[in-house]
Amino acid sequence: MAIPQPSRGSVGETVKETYLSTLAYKILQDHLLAGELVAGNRVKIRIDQTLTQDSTGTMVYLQLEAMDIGQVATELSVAYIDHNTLQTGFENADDHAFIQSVAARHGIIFSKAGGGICHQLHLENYGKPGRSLLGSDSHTPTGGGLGMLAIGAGGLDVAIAMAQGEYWLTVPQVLGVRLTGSLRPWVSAKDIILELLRRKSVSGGVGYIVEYFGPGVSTLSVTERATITNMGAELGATTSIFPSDQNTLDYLTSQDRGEDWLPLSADRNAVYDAVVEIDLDNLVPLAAAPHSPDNVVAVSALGSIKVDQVAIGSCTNSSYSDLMKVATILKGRQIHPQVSLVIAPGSAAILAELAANGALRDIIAAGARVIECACGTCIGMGQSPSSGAVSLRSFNRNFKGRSGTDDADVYLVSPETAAISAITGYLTDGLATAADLGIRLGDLPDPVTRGADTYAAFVVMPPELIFSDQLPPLSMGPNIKPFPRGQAVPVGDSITGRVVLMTGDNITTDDIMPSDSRLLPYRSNIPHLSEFCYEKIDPSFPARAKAVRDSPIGGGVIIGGENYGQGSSREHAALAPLYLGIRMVLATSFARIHRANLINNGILPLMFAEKADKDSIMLDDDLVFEDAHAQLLAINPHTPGSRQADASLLVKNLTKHNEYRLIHDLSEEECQVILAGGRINAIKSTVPPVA
Ligand code: MIC
Ligand code: SF4
Repeated sequence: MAIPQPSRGSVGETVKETYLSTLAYKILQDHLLAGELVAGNRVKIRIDQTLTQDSTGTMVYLQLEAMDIGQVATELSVAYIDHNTLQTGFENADDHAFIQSVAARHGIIFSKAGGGICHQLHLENYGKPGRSLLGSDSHTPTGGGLGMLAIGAGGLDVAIAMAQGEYWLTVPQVLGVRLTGSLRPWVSAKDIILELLRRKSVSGGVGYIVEYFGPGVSTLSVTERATITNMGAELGATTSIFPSDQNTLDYLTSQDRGEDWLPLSADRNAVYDAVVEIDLDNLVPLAAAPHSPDNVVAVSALGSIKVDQVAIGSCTNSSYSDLMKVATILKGRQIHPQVSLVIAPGSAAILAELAANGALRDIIAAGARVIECACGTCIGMGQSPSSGAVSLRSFNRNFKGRSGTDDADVYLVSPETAAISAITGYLTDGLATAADLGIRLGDLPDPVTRGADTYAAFVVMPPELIFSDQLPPLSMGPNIKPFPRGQAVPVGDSITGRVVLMTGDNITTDDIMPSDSRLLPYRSNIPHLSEFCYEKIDPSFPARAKAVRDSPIGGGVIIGGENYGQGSSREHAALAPLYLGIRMVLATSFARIHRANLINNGILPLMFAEKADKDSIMLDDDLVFEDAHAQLLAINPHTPGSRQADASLLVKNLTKHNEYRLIHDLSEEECQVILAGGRINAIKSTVPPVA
């Protein structure tokens, strides 16, 4: 790859002299299609690979079909089935059949249920250093462990990337994380990212790519790096990335993909916008206490908490080396009689390897429940803890209720901490107590698998020839409904709405559109799903919003706080509100992917210029954003010749007879998308409804 010399400065400002490049900017520069690589600018980048999973995938592929394309424009696109594999009714199986039929029409690899979790599978089978990857799942940055620029996005953005091979992105700044030293046994890669979350919080990565460098990097294997980049999503970062080095080559070689390797690193003395240092020698086992991934405390400081359930797996911690550590801890022991231990390996290849080397026997003999290689427990698809239970999980999110049990306390920990605690029955710090308990981690085997052969049985390769006028038929089950589309705003018209919900800071997409075994089967049925929108915060919301939608005012407004929409990439958190008539969300700040999902679906995200204004708005107030075209386009900070970037928009409160100053960070193109009533309308104004 050519060494580029991008110019860059603080947000919005171009620095003329060249500078020593970070790895993230090298890859961005290498993929740049339009715009200048300056933090804060909108740029178009080439997307080499895409991935989807089934629970966002049905919507992605309905949208792809609405674009009337032939073969995908990417080098490689994979449709994984991993989230929704319970098949409690026909709905899941119908979704899988639909996705498989779309994959066959457009040259997309189809990865069947049971093959494993999308991010682990992508790492093992398809990820390549230096490539760009866009995925309809917020943990797509797992690929950053291989030196990829791997970004999570909403479904429509991924559909467009498949159709056109492109993605528009606001150029992030780069947060450098300098690692020194090396981890002690019982301290894990999970503790590195928990430490970063402890220091920076769930919004500390917003507007950044997190790039790791320093002597500690070479002490970490690819799967350890992937644990860290995976949970960069919890920092709100655009993505996270590690260099591609000898460890990367070793990993790819062990997957029979040595030819995919490319050495990649930042320039020596590269300039970062901010730098954090973590000394691995000094880290201790950590836990994210209920109910946020940044509520991080040392395990030893939490005291002896009685544990009811331990769950090991998820895209964060289900690698071969993770599970070999677990097997080593469990070997020859039994779990505590009052603990339920559930383990989901990240891929069928890992499971097969554990079976072949005897580790699976050690795991089962200890009393563990081994379940399908899938997301499962992580997204509340079964294994909900008992009432008021304490559940230790090697996962990445512990939002209240995500486990399926509203009053459960979920702690996020490393696989090592999870496994030793399953034996003792109490939250246990292995570093302090393993020796006394006679448990040694010992020498761990080669931290990788050779599993391509095992996985092959789960892969349906696309047919070689696709004739755009003779596409194979679509398989559409009765639960697959057309997705809602926004309404264009005519020139001169206002956007009006009644306040139907007031929320606080850090609202998650799990709050907006909960997901569990009851609701995941309806990801392709927005009318049904919308009945549960915001159900945990205000069960009356869907009915009230619909009544307002169907009243003369015609639409609703949601008021949010900081970091509105953090968490998953699920577009359903925008589609369900759209279906319920929501036209605007006014918040203090927005999480990146949810902001894009709102825009793509024609819902206007505006930010309060004065935080205090938020508190003067009340439920049922009628708000109006007058002359939307004039207001949005006139003050666009990205439009040359526009008014000052700090010029405000006005939203009037018709009930209270006052007005508020709001700001936006929308590009001109994003404004046009909103005014068109969503991105599909903007791309193609006469798309026939699907289904
Ligand atoms: C999650 O971990 O929250 C999910 C389920 O993987 C989501 C995607 C979805 O809601 O389907 C994500 O992370 O984007
Ligand atoms: Fe699946 Fe959980 Fe990872 Fe989301 S966080 S992709 S649900 S394993």
